[in-house]
Amino acid sequence: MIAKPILTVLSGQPVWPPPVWMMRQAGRHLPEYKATRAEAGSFLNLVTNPELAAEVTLQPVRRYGMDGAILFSDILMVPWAMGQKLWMEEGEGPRLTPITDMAGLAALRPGELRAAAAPIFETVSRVRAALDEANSKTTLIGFAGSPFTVACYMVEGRGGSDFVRVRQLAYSDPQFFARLIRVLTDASIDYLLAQLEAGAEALMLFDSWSGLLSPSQFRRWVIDPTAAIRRALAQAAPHIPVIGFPRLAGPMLADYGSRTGMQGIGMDTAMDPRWAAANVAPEMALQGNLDPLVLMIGGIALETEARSLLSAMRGRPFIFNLGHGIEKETPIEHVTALLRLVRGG
Ligand code: 1CP
Repeated sequence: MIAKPILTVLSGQPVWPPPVWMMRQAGRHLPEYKATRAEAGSFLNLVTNPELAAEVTLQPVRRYGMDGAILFSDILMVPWAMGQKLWMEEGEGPRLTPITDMAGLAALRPGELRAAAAPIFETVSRVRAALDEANSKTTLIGFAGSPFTVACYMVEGRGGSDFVRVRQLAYSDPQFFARLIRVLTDASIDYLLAQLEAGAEALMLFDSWSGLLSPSQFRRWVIDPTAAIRRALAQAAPHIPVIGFPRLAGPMLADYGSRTGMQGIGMDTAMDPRWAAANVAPEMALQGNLDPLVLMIGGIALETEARSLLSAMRGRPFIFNLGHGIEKETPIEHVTALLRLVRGG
């Protein structure tokens, strides 16, 4: 068995030049993705079609030789698999029928999650088989959204930028909110374990909206449930590494790093990598955090930013990535130029 660079880094050992993958690497910046998406007809058809979902998961690996293959799915498939209605509003984004009270929560069917999400686990198995078949060094990364971030969408029924209603609700009805977070914590454990059983080699928890919370709320709704998920996974599969991505957490990243038991921490675009390096344990892998906009712009700006990130991370376990998802207007040549630069050391 060949060593996979991402798994080596997540075990706490630096690899240089660092392994690289990009958040949202499968998606609309790739012409082959657009073709497969058109064939599927809709985003949800694509996610629930294991043959096509495995194909788009592998497209960026084939084109760029990425060291990570992120499962093609979405964080909102967990509420969907528990029975919450989910659809994509063309050109706008996801929509769900909002759940704001105990009755709405009681109507969810967490017991049916595994059966409903079976096509997603089938995608994981297919991708893993294809990577094994090719004797690939690429690591298959499964994922879920973190309870707080998924709760934001479940309560408001759509994406947003501040989720004021959700944050108010967490104060005004902590009993309901705690129950929702509890349901999501258990569902995420179940969902992630099923991905491991299907062949995922590492896991990632996306907490895109954690940075909206005050420190006390961050500890309660982000750190505690994340640590609970990590503990449950460790019990079932002690050697599986997990990467946490508490986006815009700022200095709370230090507590998140020391208290959740992660093997890797994703840095968002706003995080200073030198601050992160000084404030999380040296054996913990850092991942990130090139600005997706500078990748879109390219040229000398891209080269300068990429070199500065590399020099900040040199000598520690590090996975090169973006600070958030790749922009759909990103030219393919910018991605290939960046990969050349990173791999040149
Ligand atoms: O065709 C379309 O319109 C669908 C666009 C799309 C895609 C390509 C959505 C809807 N989801 C995805 C795939 C996706 N989402 C992946 C797998 C692909 C990859 O990374 O290569 C992953 C890991 C996600 C995770 C995800 N979904 C997050 C966490 C990361 C982040 O970006 O912060 C979040 C917040 C979502 C919710 C979501 N799903 C889709 C959209 C457009 C959104 C954002 C909605 C919003 O808040 O405005």
